[in-house]
Amino acid sequence: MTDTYADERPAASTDFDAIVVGAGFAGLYALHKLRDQMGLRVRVFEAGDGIGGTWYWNRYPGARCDIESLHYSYSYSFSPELQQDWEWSEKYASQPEILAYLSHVADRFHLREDIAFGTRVTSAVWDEEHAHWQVGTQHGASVTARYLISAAGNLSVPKTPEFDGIDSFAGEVYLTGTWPHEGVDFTGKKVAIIGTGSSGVQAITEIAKHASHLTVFQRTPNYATPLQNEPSDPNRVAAIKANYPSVREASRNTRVGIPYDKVLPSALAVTPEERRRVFDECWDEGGFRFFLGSFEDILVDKAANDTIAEYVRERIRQRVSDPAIAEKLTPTDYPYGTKRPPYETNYYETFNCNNVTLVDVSGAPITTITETGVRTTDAEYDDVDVVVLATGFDAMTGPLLEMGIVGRGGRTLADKWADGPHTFLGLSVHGFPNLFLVTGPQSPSVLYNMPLAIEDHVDFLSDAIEHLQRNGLDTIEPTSQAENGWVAQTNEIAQHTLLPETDSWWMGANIPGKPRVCMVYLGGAAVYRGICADVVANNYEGFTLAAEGSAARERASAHIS
Ligand code: NA7
Repeated sequence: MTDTYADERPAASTDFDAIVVGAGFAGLYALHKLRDQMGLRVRVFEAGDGIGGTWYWNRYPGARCDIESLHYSYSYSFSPELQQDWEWSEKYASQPEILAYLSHVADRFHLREDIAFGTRVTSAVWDEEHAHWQVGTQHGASVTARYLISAAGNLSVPKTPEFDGIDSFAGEVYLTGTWPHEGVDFTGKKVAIIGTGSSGVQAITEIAKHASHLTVFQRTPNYATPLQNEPSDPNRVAAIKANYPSVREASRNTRVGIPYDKVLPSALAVTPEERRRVFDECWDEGGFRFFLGSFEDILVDKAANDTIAEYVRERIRQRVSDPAIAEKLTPTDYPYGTKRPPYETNYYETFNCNNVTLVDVSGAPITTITETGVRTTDAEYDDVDVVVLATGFDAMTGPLLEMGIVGRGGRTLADKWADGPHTFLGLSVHGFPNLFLVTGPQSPSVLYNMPLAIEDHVDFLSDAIEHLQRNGLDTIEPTSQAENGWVAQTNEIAQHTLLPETDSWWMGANIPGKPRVCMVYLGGAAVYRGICADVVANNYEGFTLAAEGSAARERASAHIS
């Protein structure tokens, strides 16, 4: 354990050294690292009544991770003992199992004692005089801290429903992103579900097993492909556990934090037969392997993309008995993978069941939730007992803008980001000193295996804090030049891909009025990690590190006298 920053200060000038917002994967690790390894005084504020973040809120039927739990490691790597002890029962863990894992982590590292549950941060204002953050909560508490760390997640603010009349609906309404803890019994009920993204695809398959009737309202068909989940294979588990350090290292040095070792350069450079063989192999392996494990040019070359898109379309048509329904379920007007692809188990077969109806609302949008059902511009769907909204999130920027963050000179983050996020490295913002965004917009974030992306950022920010305290400094803040350069670089990389063509939450295009800009650094995790390492090696190049505020003045006057 290192000396604490607090102990080195003339007096405890803040209530805490660091405030962490959120107690999911990011907040739990940040608390452990800053408190247990650096000795800082840390308080975590968590809006939910328990730990888990995404995995606390998203309890809808079928909720499951689609990055492999063990083999490619949707789990923490920071503790070798934890890695060895924990056993995942399936290749892709279900929400309850991930929540149990995080609960185990919280207990093992005694994290709960420093988390204020049921406490939403409603304001965070930079105090220039004292060079610290003044953080307010929904309960009216106000505390100060030198550092403010957002671990609030990327998909934690559900999109506000765009339909009139929800309050007038006589039955039950649920959002996948804030699912009731006691669960929902769909047995014998007539259910309407809106949305066919990853959440909708998972929920539809499960709800259809219980509902007397399920009506699926689809605006855009997705390229969903098989998850190929299965029980954990003890032999693979043993092999990975024997080699965890190298597995993690390999993961971190790939584009998305998953070590696919067989990715070929171009779908257009092989024969059709070879291409099909590769797609078949990736299909059989399932999950992200199909998305990112075949050819390098799938997301950058439209002609290459056409080959995989057509492969998926063919598969969908094979699986759906009614050709008219198959056509509605088949995406044709945007490239594969430019919306986050869902992964499924019997999703398409669900539409062969007599109790499931597909309603295509692409041409006739939903306008209203009525007292008895759903109204579109051309039809009324009555006699509904339960409405499920799987309509997505105000992703990436939403959680940050909800926090009421105000930086230097009273400038709000909302004002600064009026035309989209402006960050340096996706983890810091000019004008907002000592604010760290764990997996923030313009970092690899949601296209880098999240637990690893989180660990990288928490390690970066804790190293930066340690650097400040070692050098008697108070603040770290990116220069506007570095920030502008990073924003330009992020946008330029995106422009070389097919992503900007499609309306997706990656582009902010799922929320009416939200600036349309790529929210993710698409240069890949390995490149990004190299850039961050260079920044540190070059004495935090791109950042201004300073002694400022009353603590600095006290230090200076103590030095003079
Ligand atoms: P997504 O992927 O944003 O999916 C939301 C779905 O809801 C999508 O099918 C939307 O259609 C649909 N939607 C949203 N608003 C409407 C309206 N007004 N009318 C009809 N349909 C609508 O969110 P998820 O929760 O499924 O997944 C989020 C991420 O969580 C996922 O990508 C993984 O990373 C984990 P659209 O496509 O916009 O036409």
